[in-house]
Amino acid sequence: TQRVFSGMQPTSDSLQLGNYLGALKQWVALQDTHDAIYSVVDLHALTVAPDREVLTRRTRATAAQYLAAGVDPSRATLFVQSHVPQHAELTWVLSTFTGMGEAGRMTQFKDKSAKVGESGTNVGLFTYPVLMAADILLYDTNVVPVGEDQRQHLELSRDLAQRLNQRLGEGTAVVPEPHIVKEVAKIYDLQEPTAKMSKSSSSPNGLIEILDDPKAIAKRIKSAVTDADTVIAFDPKNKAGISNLLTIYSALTGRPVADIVADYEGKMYGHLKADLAEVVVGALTPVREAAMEWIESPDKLDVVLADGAAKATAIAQATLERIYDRLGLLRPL
Ligand code: AQP
Repeated sequence: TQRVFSGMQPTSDSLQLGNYLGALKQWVALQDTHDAIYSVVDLHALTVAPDREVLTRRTRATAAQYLAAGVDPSRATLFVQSHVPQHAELTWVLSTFTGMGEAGRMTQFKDKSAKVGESGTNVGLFTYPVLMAADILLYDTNVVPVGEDQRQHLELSRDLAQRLNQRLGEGTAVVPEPHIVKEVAKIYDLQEPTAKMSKSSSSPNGLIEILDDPKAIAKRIKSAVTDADTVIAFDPKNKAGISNLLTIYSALTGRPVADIVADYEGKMYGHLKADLAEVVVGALTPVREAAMEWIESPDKLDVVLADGAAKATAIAQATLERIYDRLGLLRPL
């Protein structure tokens, strides 16, 4: 069977709808057909210098949301990245295989560092995609379900895998393929529908958070930015706001966008927004409730994570040994 790996950063108490539709839903579907490994990538989150208690809380909350969305620890491996030290170890090796120019071309680094200014940025943010490549290659991953924003990083992971195979011999690394579901590859910010929805968005009103209460969700959808026109049509170029709402509607109901557009012929934006609020609340309420249960039982959650870490470590250690050996690093007796 093919191996799937993916992860999210614990950079917020709640995941947002883009994380859910662009990634998490795919994770849940893929665990039926693949050997699935999902991680809360807390080492990545260090790049934004979180407070101690905040990071701990968000790490558990993120794992809780995976479980609540349907990640099943009896079928998938669920673990916290820092519990498996091989991630940091392979990162060092891969950083020696990564060109400076190559890393410098990563648009996420350029975007994120532009936001905080050059002096506010750190080397970890720069080498972030190398850590991500280590996450993926450690598990001999075949498939990586992500949103469109991660495509370039995945391309780097592929290049690094191929480079390892060239320099250290075939069979050193598996070259991973992206799994990007086109329709939900990019969910946009409700207030700024040309920018992707993001946990760390500057305006919280642009977000739908999994753990939001129904009232907050309805309010944010009602105040979503649309356009001066009145026709409900799918036209991402000229009607970014409405098109984003239609995408969300379609993804959560499983109905084609064209059918939804037909239903709303002659109706007003307000109708669509009110109905969408119901759809979103209906879809997210069970996830929120299940997540809260896990968050309130941290001991139970930690047992699931310990079990996942043990399984992940066994795989990661074997891969790292193979690579160390091929590099010629002297192994201890
Ligand atoms: N708007 C989005 N539409 C579709 N997919 C999305 N993803 C994120 N935003 C959207 C996917 O969710 C996963 C989460 O990855 P991450 O936690 O590493 O962080 P990210 O990609 O940087 O997501 P955020 O929410 O924007 O986090 P912050 O604000 O912390 O940077 C990935 O698979 C991503 O593609």
